[in-house]
Amino acid sequence: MAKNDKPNVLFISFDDMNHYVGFLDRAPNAVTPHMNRLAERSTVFERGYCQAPICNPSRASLMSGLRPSTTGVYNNRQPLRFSDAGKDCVTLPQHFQKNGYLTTGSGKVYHGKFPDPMSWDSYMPSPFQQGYKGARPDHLPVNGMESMGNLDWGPMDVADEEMGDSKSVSYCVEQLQAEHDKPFFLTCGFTTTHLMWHAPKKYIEQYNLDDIELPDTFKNDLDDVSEVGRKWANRGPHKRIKDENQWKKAIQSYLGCMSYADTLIGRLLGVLNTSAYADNTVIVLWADHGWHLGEKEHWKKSTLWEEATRVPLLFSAPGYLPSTCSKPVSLIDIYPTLIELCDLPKREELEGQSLVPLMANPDRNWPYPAITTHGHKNHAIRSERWRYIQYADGSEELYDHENDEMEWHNLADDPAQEDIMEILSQWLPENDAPDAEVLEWPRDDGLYEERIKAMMKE
Ligand SMILES: [Ca+2]
Ligand SMILES: [Ca+2]
Repeated sequence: MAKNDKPNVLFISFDDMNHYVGFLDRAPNAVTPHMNRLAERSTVFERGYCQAPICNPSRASLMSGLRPSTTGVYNNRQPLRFSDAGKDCVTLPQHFQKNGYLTTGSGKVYHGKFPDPMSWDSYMPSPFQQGYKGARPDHLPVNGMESMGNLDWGPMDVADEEMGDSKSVSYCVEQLQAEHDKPFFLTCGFTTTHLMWHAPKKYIEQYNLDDIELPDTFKNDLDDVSEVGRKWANRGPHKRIKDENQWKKAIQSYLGCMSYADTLIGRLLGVLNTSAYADNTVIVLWADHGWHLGEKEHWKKSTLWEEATRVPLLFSAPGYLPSTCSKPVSLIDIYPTLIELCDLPKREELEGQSLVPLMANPDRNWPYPAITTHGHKNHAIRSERWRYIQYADGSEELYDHENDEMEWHNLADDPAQEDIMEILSQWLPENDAPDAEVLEWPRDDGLYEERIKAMMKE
């Protein structure tokens, strides 16, 4: 293969970054100019969804191209490589590697505890550690709220260079400045938007607390949802955050973490744009799942509602005009999309759809909904207009986004909606794999590393 015969891939991932990012609609005052500029030259999928509303199963699905309901990887303690379907799967970077690409990168791409060394020619800081350690506050909690676990936020008096994500970006910048004899698949994984939300203070303090807009909520919103949904909602923390006047401060710090990451995106793209790879590099930017900041009286992720499942997703590729696409698409579509954009051999086992037809024509007919799964047999089906949820116990929710974008009114008991629920339920996965092996271990006994090394020798 001739040098630069194929386009390079810059694969940018975010942890827990939701649609408050500036180029989407919730918080247009979010200060993310570099991502916004990238969005202006990309196809922005404004209805992008994850396959699972927590880290490990979402990333395992994206990187394998297989649904959680196919691998049985539903929670954060189930390594993809220990599942029947994932054991020998060819991950996205592996497919590129087998087809002549250099695969390298830094930062969190797989779930933090389950890196995948077989995916890479090299990885920084090491194949078993995806990100660098960075500055931490001297005292916790910074926000003064005791006994709230990792729900902490606030500024730190540190330089950007002391942050872990800055170090990952430095490695990626070096790669963009280097001369490569093969096309590259370069990943850059950001974690700053993951709790706890501590960033250099200039990024957080640039947001005036008075200007922070709280999301709309609805009195007794959870009265009409399934018992399962009610159980998943973190109403206790929501009440404390409200009562202790922390709601705006939380959003301020979350946006501040985004703005810090955005500055790094500016650094990365600034180097790319003046490099030898400026005109032949595909960029994909995604986040692993959404986040509730008090919507539906809930904080964090782990629900099948819009806030926990909606993600930023964009592609910039040579030859494709910028556009905004409102069709529902999924993170599982990234793998087949990159295959098509780089003209690599197809893989029959992949369960997503290439989004290239939508990049060519964002208004074309698109029959596929986005499917999100949280635990065995709990699924959400998101079409352009509707969200239909069916829980393992058979209970259901239905939301009409044309009239109810905050999902306040569950229509599942409305006889007039039976037909649409019937149509949407046909998209429920046919197979619900039983739970994959759970790895219980004291944090650093090395069991995961040991087993992966043994698999690599086989
Ligand atoms: Ca995550
Ligand atoms: Ca409600």
